[in-house]
Amino acid sequence: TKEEIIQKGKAAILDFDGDAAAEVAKEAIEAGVDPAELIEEGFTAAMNEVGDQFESGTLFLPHVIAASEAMSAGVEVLTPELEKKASESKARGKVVIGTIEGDIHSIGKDIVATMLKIAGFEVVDLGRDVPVKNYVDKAKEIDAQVVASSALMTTTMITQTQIEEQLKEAGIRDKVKTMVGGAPVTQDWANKIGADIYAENSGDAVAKLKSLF
Ligand code: HCB
Repeated sequence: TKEEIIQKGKAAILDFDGDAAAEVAKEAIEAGVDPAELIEEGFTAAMNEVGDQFESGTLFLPHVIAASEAMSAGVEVLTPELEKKASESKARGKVVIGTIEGDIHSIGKDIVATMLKIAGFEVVDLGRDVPVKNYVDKAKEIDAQVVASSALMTTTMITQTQIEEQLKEAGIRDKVKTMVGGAPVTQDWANKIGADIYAENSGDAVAKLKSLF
């Protein structure tokens, strides 16, 4: 059943087992389970547990690396399946996305980028550890409707403020919507820095942008 597949997906990440994650991904596709559900409820839920155990000192950095590699192996199998759906959706706005300067966490940003593509957005992914200037330059260059940043650390989320400031300095703040996300980011933070949209996860990001474009 779907529930069993999702539980297996969780277990694969918690076992740091990329082969198992890829196997569950294939099983999900064959069983007609929504890949997005396996990613969010299986893989991501497990990554959050890994993060908690890392914080409490029961797991160490090599474990976190192994878990993220396992997750990537699973997501890699699911991505083509997800992208098949992209051609069916109507064309929407252009989104510039990246993980903020100083921050190399990319898994969540990659998932948001993929889901937005599937929803019909044209997505330019600047990668991770992206200097603020690059978001602004790219948004200007392609006439983007959305500038989205991801921050996974309390020390790097602060830099999201600079996106707001530099977009203003470049004179294009009123032409774009800004979206912020990442584990430590909240609606309160978005309000505080003046970001237009806070998204808790990829589903939320898609729903909120779809309601605007
Ligand atoms: Co990393 N790490 N890490 N890490 N890491 C965190 C983030 C901590 C919270 C772990 C902890 O201590 N509890 C912590 C940060 C503490 C803080 O806030 N200050 C931390 C630390 C400290 C570090 C290092 C400094 C460790 C070290 O070297 N001593 C180092 C960072 C170096 C740097 O960036 N300069 C580091 C490194 C790593 C890796 C490389 C081992 C690995 C990343 C691999 C990669 O991304 N390629 C890693 C990982 C995997 C994590 C945890 C365990 C999971 C993150 C993750 O991928 N989650 C994380 C613990 C946690 O987050 N609870 C831990 C799964 C994804 C799918 O969820 O939240 O990223 P997500 O994304 C969601 C959601 O937020 C939203 O949608 C996504 C999909 O639903 N979303 C957006 C995300 N971005 C969005 C943007 C938008 O515009 C809208 C929505």
